[in-house]
Parts: sequence; structure tokens; C-alpha cells
Amino acid sequence: REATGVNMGWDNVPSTELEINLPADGSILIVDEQERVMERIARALDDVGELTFMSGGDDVAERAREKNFDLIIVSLTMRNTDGLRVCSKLRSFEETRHVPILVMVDDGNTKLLVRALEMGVNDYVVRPVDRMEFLARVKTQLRRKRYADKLWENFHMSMQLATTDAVTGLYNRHYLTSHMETQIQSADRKGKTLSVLMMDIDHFKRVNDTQGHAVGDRVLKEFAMRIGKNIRGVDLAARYGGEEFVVMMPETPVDWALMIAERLREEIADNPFDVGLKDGPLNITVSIGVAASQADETPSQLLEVADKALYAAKEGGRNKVVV
Ligand code: GH3
Ligand code: MG
Ligand code: MG
Ligand code: MG
Repeated sequence: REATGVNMGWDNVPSTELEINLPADGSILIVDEQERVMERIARALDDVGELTFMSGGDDVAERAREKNFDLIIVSLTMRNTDGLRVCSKLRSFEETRHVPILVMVDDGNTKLLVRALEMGVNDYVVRPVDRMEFLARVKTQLRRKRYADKLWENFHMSMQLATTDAVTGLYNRHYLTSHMETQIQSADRKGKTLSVLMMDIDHFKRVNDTQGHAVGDRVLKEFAMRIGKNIRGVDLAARYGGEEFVVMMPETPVDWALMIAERLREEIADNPFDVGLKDGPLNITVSIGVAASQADETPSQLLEVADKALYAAKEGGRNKVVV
């Protein structure tokens, strides 16, 4: 899980109807040194999920880092403190920090229990364990884990919607300009140039008018793919407007950017777009304006220079690159 400013700690997940309705099953890791106890747990949790047993030690946390368990049950005994050590390790790794932990503790061993709770374990049962209570607590933890996973997934999805364009999968304009600001500053500091390409598909309205909007969308998708194939991993491609795209190229002198723009223009003009039309592939061309950053420039100033160059490319007859 990536670190974010949002606290997705499942302890803060409210009990809601949604949570109640979620299925209470999942993969459970059980850490106990006594075979007899393990057998009893296996019987109690028979229908609840996929069970894995380990007898303790440092491999426990390593194993949990590899496999995404939904719950880890750890036995704390008076005999050794290995269980506590396991809990502490689980809480220290990024991959296992959010996995719920349920500890089993001997009656009267409050000291050990308090230490475990302070470490951030989520729930406990006291030995001798009541089977029904145990089952109920396990199911609650599994349900809450499901709910937390769901929230996390939704959060990621909305983050993605906020940064990318649904038609092309490229970054959106807002994401581009917010990153460009820091990129220009970083280029200034290093004494390098940030270059941008501003492109606009030529006569795109004709595509829509003659082939329909759906085909137009397919052209936009294919166009985005062509961009992706012609830029480096460090470059950032964004859909800037309807049929306008911008590529931001860090640490790129303007003549390199010009070369890449020319290569892209040519590739598009020479290879018609196969968008599933029975008349065959469509001829598409693009006009591109190139600009390089100056010290203290804002993203909108830089983009305006690129836009002027793009306008000149259109005026010059389209299917051209102008710097
Ligand atoms: P030019 O060569 O001057 O750029 O001509 P053009 O026809 O490409 O330019 P214009 O700006 O007049 O038209 C752009 C068209 O892009 C108009 C609009 O309907 C279309 N368009 C904008 N966004 C979308 C979209 O998401 N899907 C589709 N299919 N069309 C879009
Ligand atoms: Mg346009
Ligand atoms: Mg236009
Ligand atoms: Mg256009």
C-alpha cells in the first residue's frame, strides 16, 4: 500500500450496514506453537476461510509480507515473548501494517495483553477460549478488513478518475499543469530545459462529421497510443482538451524535442489509423507546436508559447511541426 495523507487505518472504519452485509471470510494465518491448539482452531474456523498455520519465528512476518492475509491470529503465551515479537514485526512492515491481528492470551496475563494492545493489535480472546466468542470476533475482523479494502479500492479509483482522462487513459490537463510547475522549477535548478509539445489533430471535426463520434473517440484512443509509443518513460503525456494533447519532456533540449515531434508527426501521417472501418484505415495528420521552458516561467506561459507555435503550424498548412 502506498503512503497517502488519508488515514485508511481500518480501526477508523465505522460500523455501518454495508459492513454488516459483507461476507465474513478470507485467508487467515494462525501462529501458535502448540499443535493441539492449532487443531482446535482449525475445527472452529473450518468454514470461515483458507487457513495457514505457522509455529512462530521471524518467518511469520516475511510470509505475511508476501501473501495478503485478511487476518492474523497470534498466540501469546507466558513461556516466551515470541508472539509479541511477531506482532511488533507485523506492525513495522508497510505491507502488513494494516492487516488485522487477533491475539490469544492466557487468563490473568494482563501485562502481556496490554503490551500487545499498545503495539496495535486489534482484538483479543482470553484462554480458555469460548468457541462462539472466538468465531464472532474472527468474523468481525474479517468483515472490517473487507470493508477497509473496499474503501481503499474506491479511494484509488476516485484518485485515478481525478488524474486521468477516461477516453484515452492519459493524464488530464489538471494533473499535467500541476506537475509542470515543479518540473520547471527543477529544470531551473539543474540548469536544464523542460520541453513541451502541444499537438492538435488536423480537421478532427471532419472525422466526427463523416464517421460519427464513436469513431472519433477511437481515433483519440489510437492517437494516445501513438504518442505513448514515441516518448520516453520520463515524459508525461496528457489530454489537454478535446483533440489536443501535450507531452512534457523533462531535461530535454528544444532540438531533441523537435526531433521527437517530427518523428511522431511523420509516424502518424505515414500510418493511417485502423479504427475498424470497412472502408479501411483513416488518414490522420497532426500539427505540433514545440516550446522550451525559460527560467521562472509558469506552466501557462510555457503552454502559451507552445500554443502559438501550434497555431503557426496550422497556418502553415497543417501536418507540420513549428518551434
Ligand atoms: P483543426 O485542424 O483546425 O484543428 O480542425 P479541427 O476540426 O480539428 O478543429 P476544431 O477545433 O474545429 O474541432 C475539434 C473537434 O473535436 C470538435 C469536437 O466535436 C471534437 N471533439 C472534442 N472532444 C471530442 C471527444 O471527446 N470525442 C470526439 N469524438 N470528438 C471530440
Ligand atoms: Mg482543437
Ligand atoms: Mg481546432
Ligand atoms: Mg484539431
